[in-house]
Amino acid sequence: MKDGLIESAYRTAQERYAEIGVDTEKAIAALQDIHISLHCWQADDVTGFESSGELSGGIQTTGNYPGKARNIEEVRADIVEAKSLIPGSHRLNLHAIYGDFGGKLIDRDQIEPAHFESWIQWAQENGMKLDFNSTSFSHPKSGNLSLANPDKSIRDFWIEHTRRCRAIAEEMGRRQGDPCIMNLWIHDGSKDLTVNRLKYRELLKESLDEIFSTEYEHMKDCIEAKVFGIGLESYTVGSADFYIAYAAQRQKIFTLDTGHYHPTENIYDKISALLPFLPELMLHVSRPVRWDSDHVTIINDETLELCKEIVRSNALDRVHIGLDYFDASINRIGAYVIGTRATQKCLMQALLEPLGSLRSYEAEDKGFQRLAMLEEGKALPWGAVYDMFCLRNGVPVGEDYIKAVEQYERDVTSKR
Ligand code: RNT
Ligand code: ZN
Repeated sequence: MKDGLIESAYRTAQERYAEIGVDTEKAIAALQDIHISLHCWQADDVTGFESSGELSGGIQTTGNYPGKARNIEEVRADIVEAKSLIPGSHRLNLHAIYGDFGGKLIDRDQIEPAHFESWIQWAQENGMKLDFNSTSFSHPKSGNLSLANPDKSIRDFWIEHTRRCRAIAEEMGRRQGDPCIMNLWIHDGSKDLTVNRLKYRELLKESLDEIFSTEYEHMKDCIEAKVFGIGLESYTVGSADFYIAYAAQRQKIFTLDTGHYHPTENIYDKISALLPFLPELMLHVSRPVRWDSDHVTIINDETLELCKEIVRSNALDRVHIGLDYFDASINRIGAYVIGTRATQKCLMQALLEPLGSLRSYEAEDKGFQRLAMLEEGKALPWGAVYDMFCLRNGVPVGEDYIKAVEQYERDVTSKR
């Protein structure tokens, strides 16, 4: 796209927004400050570098588009490529199974910061900060229950794994001079009716207490709830109620994955319901299609309302934004670019809302005026402001990234 065209469209947009009291330069500066946590697992369909076992734990990728990353070098190369097509600077969210194990089988209760040393260095060289996740799935000891397993030896194995993950996250945070956010999601549940619901939840609570008994300075814990996993439809130990209660009591970060609720629930409404009680929130922005399908995030009402709620709650410093989807049916680098840019575009629209006048209308009980302004805001030229954001960040503007992804596919991923 021609620079001149982008610049003139931006000037018009800037003037138009000024008419309703919105400063587009402020919105651009605010978006520049939002660092989205890119999930490493879109690159290789949640495979990791540990073994060639099957993906388990109630999650599934569908599709077999060619070019999936097969090793640590390929995952890194793909992330560098995706990053070059996304404006701004972003974080990288690693799962424990993505350690640099040098081809050796290191069991989950044996992992150490040393296995992530090359990632820490790579992240520094590439200007990315790291976040982290323990991995309870895709392991012979996963079964249906990990941290909530009545068998003490299995429970202890996963407690040890998760404790080690926290130590790794602490090291990442210390080295990058910025807290590493460590997410804990386990698949524990039951396919069919269970008569021991309370027992498993009490066990999970005990395991969590043991895991969190070590205090750290450079990492932050977040805990992620879910409705159900595939093959675990009847009961989920770590349900929303369970983790919200736990997070409120222990002041942990709660992770809201947009695919982890009943399809008719509004995820955006949970932001303001949780913020009065919790220190911070973590988001896994995804696109559930009929279920927790983990489709690529796009601009839709759900993502848009979620972003608006963060800005309207003045909570950009308390809500961490990460992505969590895994689509194996389309170009995987393209999936990163579409999802991250879509999230940014929603944030941009949120940052350009004429909140001052909307709030005055509301305070004055002017319902028609408020609704009219919300409607008009939808058609304002926010796209021209996002284009300028891309231009200033030196990344392709608009659909120009399609060519770049195609080129990388020709040169790199199609040869895998
Ligand atoms: C699963 C959770 C979890 C995983 C990743 C791979 O339903 O959303 O966050 O997607 O940890
Ligand atoms: Zn998630």
